[in-house]
Amino acid sequence: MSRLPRTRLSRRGAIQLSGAGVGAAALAIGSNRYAAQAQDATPAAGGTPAAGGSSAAILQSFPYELPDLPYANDALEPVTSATTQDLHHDGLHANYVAEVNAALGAVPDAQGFTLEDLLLNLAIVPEDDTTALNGVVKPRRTLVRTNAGGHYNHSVWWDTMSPDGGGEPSGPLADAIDTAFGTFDTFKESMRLGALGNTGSGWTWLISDTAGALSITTTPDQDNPLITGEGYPVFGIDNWEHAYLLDYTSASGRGEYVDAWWDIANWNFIDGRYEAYLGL
Ligand code: MN3
Repeated sequence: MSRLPRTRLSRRGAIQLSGAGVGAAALAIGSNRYAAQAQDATPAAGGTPAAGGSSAAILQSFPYELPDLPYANDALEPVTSATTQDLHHDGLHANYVAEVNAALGAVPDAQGFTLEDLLLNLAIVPEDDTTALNGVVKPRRTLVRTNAGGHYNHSVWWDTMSPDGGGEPSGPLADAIDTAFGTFDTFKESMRLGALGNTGSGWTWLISDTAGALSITTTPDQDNPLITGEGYPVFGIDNWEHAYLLDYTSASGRGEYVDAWWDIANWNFIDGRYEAYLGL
């Protein structure tokens, strides 16, 4: 039995204990194991925060901080413009961070969680509590779900792209993609169809189960497969219009964006994220 399934089972155990009110002590087990795993891994050659395929921001706890882009804001042109990156990172991602911090200020029991463990344990945020944000009263757990999800999804997203990207995955991930989809081209087309079918705002994900088997899923808004319990998000493609509409203005813009996106896919990071999850 490989190391990872045991880790994941332990993390699930921690979730159940947390739900029973045991909380932070049980959760610290999962957090510490994950952090140790990241420290043991060989840093990826490309992105600054991408050691072992793990974005630094997802291992942080409250108060969360906006990570810097691991490249210049115009580095991904022409696939994604500097204007889009400015809006997306400096505007929208910064807002997710500010709002999750505001919503968690009154939930001290959740403040020791890493960002990733918070998503796995959203039930620690009281369901019947409400808070006013920008004058609108909302359930606190909904606010945390949306904004912690947005912070996580975008923290991984920046590392998932690189000006030196493109090409194809390698190693265990390449093998698993061939097993699940037949060919890399078929996989890309499946991701494209997922994005086109995800008609509102959301994400299309490549997810792994605890044994490393891959599949594709889509989530609405800023949900991700950790929140929905569907699997581990190896990587996602942002399907929100803010990710592409300034650069791809035609009626078929979303499909054109997904087709172009593979030129900036950072397989060095994505390969590492898959391998780190499986403890390879
Ligand atoms: Mn986005």
